[in-house]
Amino acid sequence: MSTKAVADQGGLTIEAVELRRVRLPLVAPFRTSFGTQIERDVLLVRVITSAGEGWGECVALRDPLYSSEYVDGAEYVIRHHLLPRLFRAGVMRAEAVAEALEEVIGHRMAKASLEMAILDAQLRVDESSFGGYLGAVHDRIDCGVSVGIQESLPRLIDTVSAYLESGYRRVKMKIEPGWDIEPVRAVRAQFGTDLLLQVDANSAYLPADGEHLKLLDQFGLLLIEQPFPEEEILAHARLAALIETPVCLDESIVSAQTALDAIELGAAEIINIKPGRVGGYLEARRIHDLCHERGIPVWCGGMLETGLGRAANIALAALPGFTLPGDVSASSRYFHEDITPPFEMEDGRLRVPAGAGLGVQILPDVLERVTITVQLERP
Ligand code: NPG
Repeated sequence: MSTKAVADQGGLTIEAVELRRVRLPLVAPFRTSFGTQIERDVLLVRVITSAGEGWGECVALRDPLYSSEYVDGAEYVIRHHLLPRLFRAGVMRAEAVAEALEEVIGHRMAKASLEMAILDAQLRVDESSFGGYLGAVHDRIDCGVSVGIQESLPRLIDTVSAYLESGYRRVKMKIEPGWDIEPVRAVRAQFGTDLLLQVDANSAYLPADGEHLKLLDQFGLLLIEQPFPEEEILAHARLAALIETPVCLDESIVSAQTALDAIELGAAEIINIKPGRVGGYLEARRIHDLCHERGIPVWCGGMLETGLGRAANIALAALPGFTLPGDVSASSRYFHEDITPPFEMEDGRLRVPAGAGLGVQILPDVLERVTITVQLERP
């Protein structure tokens, strides 16, 4: 039987799964309201099947500061709870992964990495691309860039200026109490009102801060992202009614169901879709679809991914409802050296990979150099 026929007949037989931890230094420290990242500690998943292999990337951070998941926990839950269920389920297609793992509550970033690896393996066999599979309608996407909290206003202006010179089409500024109104005023004063500008608080404000956040209305922002903690849906709905700036949710949206509820409650006028946060690219597509039907704009978030996650995010961002530029930047924004050939911007855009699966190849020498540990799990 040909490998293609194997995939056509219902799935891939998983022979082993490699869990690989890699560490990549960031080109510059990235400060948000929840902490400063100076390197990326990433868990990669390589699924080895009878018909070929596939790669997944787990976006969980080293510490549980952005969300409850963190990379050591993700690795543990994959080894002890998710892989045994996947192996038991037998022959696998990506469409069946979520159901096989359903009885494990949460751990969406961990689940997403397994689904991504199986999807990559399956699409490589099927000779189709992530973009083709997900329903991409563009061959290039507009790039935004996320600018961390800086030590001074002059440093902020210099940082934004350098990104704009390299072509980025939209700027997102990280904010927190004490670094919000004046930095936004300074960027607007320097770069004018045509600049597509938005802010991200990563849950740093309290519901009582509504009147303060209303001061941002004077700057014509595209959106304010996740001002309040993730469970505060009602507070976000009240803020959306109080201020002109559209309220966008990130951390609060962990599934298509939470997206639908937040939209219906008036808490989400725009949604940031991060596949890891919602349990994978298939759930991400469902959120896209329901937002598209309801006229809710979406954009693709970023979690400082390597070239693997970046390839998949670019494909997702090429779907028709992604009408705002995402946090999908060129590889050089993150790393001096990536584990895949770098994604380079042309005129502020990135090309959607067209090859089979993720459409990118690992650079084996770099991968070896950045690897910290490797574990092989077998059924
Ligand atoms: O370009 O990948 C990127 C980073 C975009 O700001 C960004 N991500 O809160 O959205 C966020 C933030 C983040 C980064 C969150 C890393 C969690 C981890």
